[in-house]
Amino acid sequence: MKLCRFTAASSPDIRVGLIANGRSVLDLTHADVRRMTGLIERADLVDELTRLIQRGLPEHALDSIRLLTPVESQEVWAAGVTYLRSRDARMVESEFSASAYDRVYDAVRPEIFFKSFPDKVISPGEAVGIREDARWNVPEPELALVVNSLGAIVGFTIGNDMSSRDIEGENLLYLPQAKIYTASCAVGPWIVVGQTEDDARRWSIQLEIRRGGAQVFAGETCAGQIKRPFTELVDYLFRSQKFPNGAVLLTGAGVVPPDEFTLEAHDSVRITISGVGTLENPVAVV
Ligand code: DO4
Ligand code: MG
Repeated sequence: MKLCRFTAASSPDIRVGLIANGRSVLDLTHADVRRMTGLIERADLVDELTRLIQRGLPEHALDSIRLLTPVESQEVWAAGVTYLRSRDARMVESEFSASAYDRVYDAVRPEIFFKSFPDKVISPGEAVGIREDARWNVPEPELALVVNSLGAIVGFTIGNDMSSRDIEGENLLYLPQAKIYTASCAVGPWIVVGQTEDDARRWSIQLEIRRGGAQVFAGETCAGQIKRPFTELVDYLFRSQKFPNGAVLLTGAGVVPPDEFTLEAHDSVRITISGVGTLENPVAVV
């Protein structure tokens, strides 16, 4: 089952939808569900969605609606250096910071950083940004955990942790500038509910970058390569911090384009996670 936020052709109102069959979206407005956040807080979420499916609610064809990011009122945070590939790429990026990446990969405490306020998150199809003052920019395709206010993982989606590698590599203290800027975080296309961590660890994560219609990069990993249990990452996120609306936690990047690659304006970034779907965004300079 997939939960989404969308607008229909008939009105600009943001609606909550449920995709049960892959072709259409059940419009939960007709069951008085107008906010995603209340739903994902429910302890009986899967049962409630099953009940909603059985109600015969009005539907919209998937190709007739505009999907919005499913991040409604959750802060987005991100874990880093959770894959060997990420550790190695960052050690190449900067001799200066290499030992920090090396150490955090094996440390007890994971790297976790703030990524985006909910209202700044980019929806499917909207442009993600590359910084005007950066010369080495990449997407980071990441499995995203949707977590409720109690710290329970209630679903999975896809995140793009856009990053400026030259700024990050120059000095680790520049990490917030490399990671947080206009349109640096896309999440979508929906939230997959009713799957476990064991299910998610079997999913593949693919990144494809296209330029002028041609593929300029393709790579793949498996979520099972993430070094730490998802529950451990969430546990650290929730230490001494409350999230009344829950949170979205990106789990780190395991596909990194070669060092000579940088994104350009008008590229298209396509991230596919086998158990979730595809998040696609064009690229623009911001
Ligand atoms: O430490 C830098 C960022 C790490 C990151 O974003 C990742 O591994 O995905
Ligand atoms: Mg990342």
